Amino acid sequence: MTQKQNNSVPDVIARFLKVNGVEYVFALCGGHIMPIWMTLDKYGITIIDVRDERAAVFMAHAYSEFSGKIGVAMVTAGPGVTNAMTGIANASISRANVMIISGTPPVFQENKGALQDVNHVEFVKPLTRYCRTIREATLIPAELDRAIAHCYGHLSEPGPVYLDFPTNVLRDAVPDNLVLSEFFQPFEKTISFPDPSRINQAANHLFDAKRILVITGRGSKGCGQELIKFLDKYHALYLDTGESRGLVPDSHSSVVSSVRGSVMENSDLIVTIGRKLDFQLAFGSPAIFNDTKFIRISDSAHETRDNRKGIVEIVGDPKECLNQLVKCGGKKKNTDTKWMNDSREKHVARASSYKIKMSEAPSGSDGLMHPNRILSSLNKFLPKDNIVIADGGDFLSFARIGLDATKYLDPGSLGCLGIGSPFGVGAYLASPNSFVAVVTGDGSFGFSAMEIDTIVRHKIPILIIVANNGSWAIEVKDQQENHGKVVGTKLQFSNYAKMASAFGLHNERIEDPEDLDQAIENAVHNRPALLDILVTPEAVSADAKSGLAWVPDYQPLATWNEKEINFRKNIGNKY
Ligand SMILES: Cc1ncc(C[n+]2csc(CCOP(=O)(O)OP(=O)(O)O)c2C)c(N)n1
Ligand SMILES: [Mg+2]
Repeated sequence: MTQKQNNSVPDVIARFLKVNGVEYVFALCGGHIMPIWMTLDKYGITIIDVRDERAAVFMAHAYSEFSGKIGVAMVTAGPGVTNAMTGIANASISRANVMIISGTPPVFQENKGALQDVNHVEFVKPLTRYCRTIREATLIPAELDRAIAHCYGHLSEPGPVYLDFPTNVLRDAVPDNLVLSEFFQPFEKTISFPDPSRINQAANHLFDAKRILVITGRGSKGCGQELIKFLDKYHALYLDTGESRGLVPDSHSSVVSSVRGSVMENSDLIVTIGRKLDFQLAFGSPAIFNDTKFIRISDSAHETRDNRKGIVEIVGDPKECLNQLVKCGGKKKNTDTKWMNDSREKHVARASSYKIKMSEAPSGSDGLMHPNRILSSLNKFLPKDNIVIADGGDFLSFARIGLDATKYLDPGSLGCLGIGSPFGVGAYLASPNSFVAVVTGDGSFGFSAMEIDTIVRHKIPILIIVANNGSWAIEVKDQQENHGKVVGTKLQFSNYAKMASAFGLHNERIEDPEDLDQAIENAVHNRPALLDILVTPEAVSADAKSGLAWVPDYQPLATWNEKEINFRKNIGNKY
């Protein structure tokens, strides 16, 4: 006789997660979620118990990015949810597939001054694609199904979803005949096929264009092979962005990341694939892109019409769109091969001279090493299958450019400092065969520093490198350059190695660049490990030079801002 299925509410929730491939729930305990907490292990789901709810959501976010599955965070009522908000906001802006589960006081105590009672839905809603309190057990299977569909972008833009349950509901059960098996099948993402007439229109523009630039983002993950065929067929140059690093190898002749600015300004047709035209892409402004036309491709309509409309907008699975565009009959008419070759040559020359400069970067007047010395050493130890998580101000800017990351994640457009160690945990659990390195500024490390405890308890073998310049350095530079004094932006050269030692990580504090190689090698073999490396706060990163930190009026970078102002003057606008 088959055993009768337990349909208690926590069982139903746990079974739903299990069916959908959830292996880990990133969580911090509390009475309002305890019934679910105590049930997950029955279904082989491991709780990664953290030290702050914000970190739980960050971990779920990185887990989803590198696994392609949903990342689940579970937080308790009240302060558990308020603490999680930064992570939810970050997942929202990054369009990450995160599900957040919480509890609320029993319905009988609602609005009476109950413990940890605050109306979560009212403040979580604007940052989520679906957000509800489920007060009735019978509704749970359908609500879970609807939430996951939103999370994956089936019913809305992809992004975080939030469900909470009053604790009395968690102690209830779903009647057997309402636990319909259709709700307990793994969610299958729909492959949306593009409109053939739009594919033809796009192909015609692509055959005609002289200087094509392809820019990818979130929605193009997993399309590497199709993308390379597309670049070859249409003679296009290529820029990746942090959202989709690693799709095309640097050795491919289309890659021109070191001449980003000039190719953006000089192309005549830009193809965005699963990428918003956000601040990193100058909002697609004609002040920067001149009279470039856009073709916008994405499985999410939201990524086809933000800021600029395409001459063709194609909503469809990016892999399928690229496949069909590659199959289109016809020939390129006018490629500007000189532009392509010159751009590639400049990129190769710049990239290789930058690598040499990194390895020789001089110390500051304080005698402390340049942060690029760390990156140069670390590159020697990064295996091909690596994931780099970068966090910080100046240090993030150096790392984004200088590290040979195969896969990469950083705070994204929200600029959300503190993701470093938690993203490292999520990345490792999603991809346990990859070498995961977290490179972080000292200020940024501090936000989630307690997660080194989580890392040790759960034996997460990652390498954390703290570039310790005793300051929020990029902000110091803003103050020095634009305000003439330094206020509240200095930290101490605290001993993060000792902190790591207290929690049981392999650790070393390094001051001499000559010690870097050996220390990194030791750390690689003794993970989890933390290297606390003193660097000069005098080093000025590309982001500091570009004015990013001081937030110009129209554009994120000072040079783009100038162009935007000129452009607006020329068209007789207000400015
Ligand atoms: C949560 C959050 N708080 C504040 C900021 C503003 N901010 C951006 S960069 C930066 C300095 C980062 O310092 P650190 O991590 O030490 O890197 P460094 O610039 O020193 O290399 C700050 C405070 C932010 N982006 N996010
Ligand atoms: Mg710093």
